[in-house]
Amino acid sequence: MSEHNDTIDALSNESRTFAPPATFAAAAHINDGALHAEAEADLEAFWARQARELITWQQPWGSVLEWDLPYARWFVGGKLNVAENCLDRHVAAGFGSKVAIHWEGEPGDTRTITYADLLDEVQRFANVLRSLGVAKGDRVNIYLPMIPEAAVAMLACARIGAAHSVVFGGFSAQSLIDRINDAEAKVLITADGGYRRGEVFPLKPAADEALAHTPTIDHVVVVRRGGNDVAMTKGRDHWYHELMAEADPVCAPEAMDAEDLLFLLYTSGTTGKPKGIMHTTGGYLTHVAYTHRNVFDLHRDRDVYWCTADVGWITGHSYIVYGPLANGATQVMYEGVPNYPGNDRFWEIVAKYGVTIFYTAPTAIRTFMKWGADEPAKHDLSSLRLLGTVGEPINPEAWMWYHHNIGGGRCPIVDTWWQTETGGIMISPLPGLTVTKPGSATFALPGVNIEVVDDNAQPVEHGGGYLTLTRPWPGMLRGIWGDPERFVDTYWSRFQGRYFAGDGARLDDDGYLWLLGRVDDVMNVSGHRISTTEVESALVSHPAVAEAAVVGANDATTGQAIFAYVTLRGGQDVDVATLRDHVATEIGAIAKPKAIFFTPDLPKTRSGKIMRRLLRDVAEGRNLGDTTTLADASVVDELQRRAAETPSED
Ligand code: 7RM
Repeated sequence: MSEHNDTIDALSNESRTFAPPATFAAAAHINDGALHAEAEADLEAFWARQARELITWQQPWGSVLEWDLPYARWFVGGKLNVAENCLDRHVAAGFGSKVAIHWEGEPGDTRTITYADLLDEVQRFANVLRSLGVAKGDRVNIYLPMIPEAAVAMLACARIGAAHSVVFGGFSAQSLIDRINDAEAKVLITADGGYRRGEVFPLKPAADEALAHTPTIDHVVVVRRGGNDVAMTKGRDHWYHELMAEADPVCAPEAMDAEDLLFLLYTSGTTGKPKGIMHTTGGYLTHVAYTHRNVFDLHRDRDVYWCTADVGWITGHSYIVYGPLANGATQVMYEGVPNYPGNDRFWEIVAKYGVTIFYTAPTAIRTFMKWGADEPAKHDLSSLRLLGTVGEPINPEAWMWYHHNIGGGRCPIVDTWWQTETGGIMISPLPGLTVTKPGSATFALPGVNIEVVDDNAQPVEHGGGYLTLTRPWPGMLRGIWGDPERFVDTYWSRFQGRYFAGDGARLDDDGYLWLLGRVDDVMNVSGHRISTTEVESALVSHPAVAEAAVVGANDATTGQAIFAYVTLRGGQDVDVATLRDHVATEIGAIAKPKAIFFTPDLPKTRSGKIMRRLLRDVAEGRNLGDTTTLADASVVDELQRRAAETPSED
């Protein structure tokens, strides 16, 4: 844990506390300890009540939980349909004309989509999928910009019992190939292109590149958004609007088993191969509905909720699509970047729609800090009543800035810790109850059991250790697609009988949790998980590269930045820009190293292991500690000299 000492020191000086404002607390869903007491008294009864009250079941479950570590089955025997829960039941209850999505395109075009509209579109698209041969149990790939059709496609899959696998639109053709082939998806849903920073970024051409290597895909559905020219392969490719115009408007929701697969979502692990995280139906929906309601204190009759994530990440799945729609929320969905046409676009949107709950990432907040407090000050942000963060630890300075400049000093902040694997929020303040400390995610939610342990799996009462979960929870991953061994190895082997999250954490004297970042070879760049090995594999796939070592170094804006050390093959030459572009082609622009250093050798131990700690020290400009285990100490002097030169950057 030595690399976390700086963070621990910085955080232990934080002593400011913020109690929920009395008026907020008075009107909040949760403002006393009853929910905690209920969960502690009987975990299964607690979750069963959430499932009963928040979710509509077609058939009740027999047992709440069957737990055969590490395999959990929740609400066993219960039947439900996720799309029905997100749409039909709201329309049936008289909320058909309630706005589900205020969609804002980057160029400024808008769409207002009610629950009735969304139900209609989802039913039609569900029939489209069926007409293309998709049946219950099949996988469908989705590669779309932030347009409403992304939610429609996901819900249409859920309606007919097909599992979706969404690939973030910023990922490359190669990443798409890997994910389609691993899931053996039958259909791909994509768009011609989407808007980003004032320009159309093409998606269909990347999809076409991928489609040459994805034998399982029979059909491609293309949404027209960018208006860019695209090639359509006859018989395989179809325009979304053409299929929808012909589609039958009625599609009954399929009765799904609580443990049927809802979706796969690929996430980086410590090897080069992303893991297809499996989430199922009943437990996942219960978890995201419960957390969305209570962490965001959602009052569906008056709140306008906005989560700025992309649907390609778990945050978009759980807190744009499934949680908010299951709860009948009205939300904003925005297509583009925060700085188009100006640095105040987000604040303009908050004022325009009267957003009351705003959920974003620390990296975005630090970027807003750089742009200055004048940008939010141009707009009336008085509608906001609650702020949230997710994706990485938030430093106290950014928390305070967010509190003052966005929240006007009156909004509680919920710092929510969770993972693709946990499905939903696990650690967070409850905004009407919890006294917050800037930078701390505070406590486990009712129904979630956390312990920080030391190297020997002994619980730690004070100080640092590893974050573990001691009891199953409904939204937990059910496995890694096609790789049960890796599931056990990655999450359940490090500490006997516990789920190991891969994060370090510290408990302060008041029992508050402070998340300290990953303790494995997974980097967190702007809240996105990227494995060092994945970037290394991308680099060595370039013909000029012999060997590469990648580390995540602290970065004031993005949390971590990717630093790469590369040795070239004899007689080969290549420049930094070419290699950075090569990584973008292999993985996606988010994985481009911030800096690449060429070195004749990498620092290695005598047994040949690359000394990452040392490379991180170099990248962060620290004095090097003990280098006596190095095979060749002169390598390091040379690296330090090169690192002192200014790193390249976009
Ligand atoms: C939701 C999401 C998961 C990793 C996780 C942590 C880090 C996420 C916080 C956080 C400190 C937070 N899923 N992380 N939230 N660290 N405080 N509030 O981000 O699968 O993409 O990433 O992100 O390291 O393990 S994820």
